[in-house]
Amino acid sequence: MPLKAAFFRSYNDARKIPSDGRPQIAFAGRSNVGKSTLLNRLVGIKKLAKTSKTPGRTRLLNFFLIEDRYFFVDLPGYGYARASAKAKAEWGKLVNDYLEQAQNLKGLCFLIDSRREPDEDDLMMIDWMETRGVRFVVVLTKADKLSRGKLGQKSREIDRIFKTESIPFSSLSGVGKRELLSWIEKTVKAVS
Ligand SMILES: Nc1nc2c(ncn2[C@@H]2O[C@H](COP(=O)(O)OP(=O)(O)OP(=O)(O)O)[C@@H](O)[C@H]2O)c(=O)[nH]1
Ligand SMILES: [Mg+2]
Repeated sequence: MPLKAAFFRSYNDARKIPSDGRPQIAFAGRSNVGKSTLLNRLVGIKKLAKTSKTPGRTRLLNFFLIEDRYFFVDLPGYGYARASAKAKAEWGKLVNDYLEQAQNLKGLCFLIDSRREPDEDDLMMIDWMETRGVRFVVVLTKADKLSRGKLGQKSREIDRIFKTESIPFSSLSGVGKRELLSWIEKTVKAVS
């Protein structure tokens, strides 16, 4: 069953986001890691969130209302090397402000490209989530780009580093979709 999903609003200021008590599930990770594509795959609507071959596509906090019950929040990516210093600072501030201020942030899907090594920014994000105590799940994106053996090796490595159980995910094949949706459902329902 596809999820009922609709674009809600974009925000350029974390202080303006909805505070109606509906839970928020955010998607974070490097630019180009596949956040917007994954969100589209989860809801089964190809062009709901805008995606792009070039990094730096998502620049605002984009809210999507899911099943009239909770929000998906598509965040701008970090670490886009070719963005101007000013743009990087703006996106960075927007994401940081959101993560610090969002009262209704219930869970974070933290995406890492299965072909890359986690970098300093990734480690910082995980540190931050642990400090704040937000529920999170590590998602290894673009799983279709690796052989089964390599993918297994990679997810064991990531699980060791982050002391967690990651979910390999492919927006092409749909691998990992069921698992991630069940994590989301559980997280939305969890009592604080
Ligand atoms: N092969 C493959 N390509 C993918 C997958 N997910 C995303 N991509 C491609 O990766 C590129 C970036 O995807 P986006 O979803 O726009 O990435 P993003 O993380 O939202 O990027 P920003 O908005 O810049 O932060 C696009 O060309 C996608 O088609 C996947 O599971 N498999
Ligand atoms: Mg995006």
